[in-house]
Amino acid sequence: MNMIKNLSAILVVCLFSAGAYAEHHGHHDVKISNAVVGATPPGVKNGAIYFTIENSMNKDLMILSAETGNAVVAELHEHTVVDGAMSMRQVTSVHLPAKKKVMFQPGGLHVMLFGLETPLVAGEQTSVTLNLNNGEQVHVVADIVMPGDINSNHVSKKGMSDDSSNHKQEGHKHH
Ligand SMILES: [Cu+2]
Repeated sequence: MNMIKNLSAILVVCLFSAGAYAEHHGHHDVKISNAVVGATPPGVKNGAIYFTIENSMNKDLMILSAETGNAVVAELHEHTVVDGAMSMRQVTSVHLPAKKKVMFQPGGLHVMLFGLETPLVAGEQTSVTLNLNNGEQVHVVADIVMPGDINSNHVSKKGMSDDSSNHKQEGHKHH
C-alpha cells in the first residue's frame, strides 16, 4: 500500500515538474545579460542593441527574427569589413550553439532598430523580442547609455545591469 502511494506521489511530482519546465523553458534556458543601446542624437531614428545571449540547453537554437514596439522594424544585423570599410548587413538567422554564449557587440552582431517611434534617452530602457526556432520568445531589455560608454564589453560601467530579476521563478525544482 505504502509503495503504491509513494509511486503515485512521485508520478504527480514528475508531471508537475514537466509542466513547469515547459512553461518556463525559455526564461531559464536562454539568458540575456548586459543589454545596452546607445542614446540617439536629435534626428537620428536608428539604433543598435548589443547584449550577450547564453543558450544553456543541450541543443542548438537559432534566432529567426526580432521585433519591437518602439520602431518600424527590428532586424538581425552583422557588421562586416568589406575592402577595409565597415558596413553592415542583415542576417537571416543567428546560430546559438548548445551550452555557449553568443556576443552581440560593436563590430559584430547587433539588433538594428529602424524608424524609432521615440528617441532613445540615456538612463531609460527599450526592449526587443527575439523569436527562436523552437517557438520561444526571449525578451531583451536594454539599458540606454551614452554611445561613448559602449565598448566591446558592451558597457564600460559595471553594476547597472539587473537583467535577470524578472526571470526568476520559484517552484521550479526538479531534482
Ligand atoms: Cu545594423
